Amino acid sequence: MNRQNNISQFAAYSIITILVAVTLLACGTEAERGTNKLFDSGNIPAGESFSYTFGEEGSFNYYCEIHAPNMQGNVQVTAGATSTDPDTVEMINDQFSPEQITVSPGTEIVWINRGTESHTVISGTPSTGNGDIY
Ligand SMILES: [Cu+2]
Repeated sequence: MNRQNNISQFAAYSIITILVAVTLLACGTEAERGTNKLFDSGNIPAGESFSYTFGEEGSFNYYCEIHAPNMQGNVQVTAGATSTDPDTVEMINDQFSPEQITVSPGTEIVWINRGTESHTVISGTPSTGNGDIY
């Protein structure tokens, strides 16, 4: 009986230890990659979408990690700008369409993959990005 409990406890501790190790590993990996990015969609397969709400005014460049430097876009966030919420940017033919969009603060942008290949939406430019540059 006691032995059984010990084994159960050991198993529980082992699982916790593994979870902590995995968490630390994940944090370490992110730190190494320097993910100070405003947004990073990860892989967006065909037909899928990603959204981000721009709260502050400013000029925000972004790019597709897979198709940079050709596939880049920009969001201008300006108080008083006329925009719909959410607003839409399509990803098609390895381009963002439109490549430049102006919206007011608080607008959610939805990137929709209308193409056949996967894309990503990452804040910044390929030169400031931390991923591999293609
Ligand atoms: Cu792409």
